[in-house]
Amino acid sequence: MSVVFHSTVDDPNEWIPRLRELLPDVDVCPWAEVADLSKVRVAVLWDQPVTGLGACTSLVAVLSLGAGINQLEPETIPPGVQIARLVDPNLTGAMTEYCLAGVLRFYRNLHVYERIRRWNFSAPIPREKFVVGVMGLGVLGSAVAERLKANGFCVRGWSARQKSIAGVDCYAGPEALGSFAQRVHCLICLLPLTKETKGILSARLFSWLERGAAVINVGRGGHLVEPDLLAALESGQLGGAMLDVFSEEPLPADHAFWRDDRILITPHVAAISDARSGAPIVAANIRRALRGEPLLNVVDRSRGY
Ligand code: NDP
Ligand code: OXD
Repeated sequence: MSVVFHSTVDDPNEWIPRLRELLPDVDVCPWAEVADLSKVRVAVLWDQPVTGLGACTSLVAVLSLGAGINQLEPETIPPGVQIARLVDPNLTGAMTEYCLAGVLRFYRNLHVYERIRRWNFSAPIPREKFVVGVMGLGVLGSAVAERLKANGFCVRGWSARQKSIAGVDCYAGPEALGSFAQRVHCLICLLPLTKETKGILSARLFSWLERGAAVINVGRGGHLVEPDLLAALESGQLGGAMLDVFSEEPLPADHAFWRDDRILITPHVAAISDARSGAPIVAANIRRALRGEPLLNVVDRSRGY
């Protein structure tokens, strides 16, 4: 019974000792130290090793070290292998905090004061008139929407299937995207990256927002059409952006985003998976996988998230 761990971003020294302590009867190994890959039943991964998972012929489950799974290249994982994502209340708390910080920064015009460095007063509009649009109302998006509502903002949400969240105007499906985005002051992307959502943060979507609106992207870099963002900032249709995720990470040193002071860049830190809270959750799913039980937080392969 062997479990393999691989990640290019998570520290194996944080995760593996905790998993071993929680699962004393299971052999948990870093990828490089597995003697026989054909015996691996469960892979705990942020991303795939360069050689792929082809040699893991007994694989039954892939457990993501993140809430998102696109970086696992799920289309290359055999259909019989279950994929589960990480759902951890600490991750949700961190994401909620990050998005609230971002919305408050734009709402209180701090992004303007950071740049102008002059004694120019501009009062914020009333909080209940400041419209925040949350794209994706899953585990993270719904928590963010609820928190923003509790903070007095006017909150809208958009998802694939219709949701109902107290005090939040919920929209669903591609046909409702325009109505959802109409005159939004701050747009937050908390969608998974799928073929439907790739490039969704585009000139078309930006054109529906309130002039001077802000965009916070905490989904994936592939959601954003980068030239469209730069053009919208240049034209004034967007007043600022806060980006945590990028098509290429780390964001290359010569990327235009670094030179644009209307863009606040954070290095994919909105909600970092933490072994202290995450290892018990992953360990519970390892046990389920090894016993042949259904996993928690299984990815719907047909939907891609
Ligand atoms: P969930 O799977 O719980 O929620 C996804 C939401 O997106 C659902 O509401 C779903 O709709 C909606 N959605 C999916 N496809 C579409 C579509 N085509 N149109 C409209 N809505 C759609 O995911 P989480 O909330 O846990 O995580 C969301 C994403 O956040 C992750 O996939 C990851 O990319 C990103 N993330 C980023 C982090 C960071 O540090 N920057 C940290 C953690 C996650 P429905 O409910 O109807 O299915
Ligand atoms: C995640 C992430 O998906 O950190 O959890 O991006």
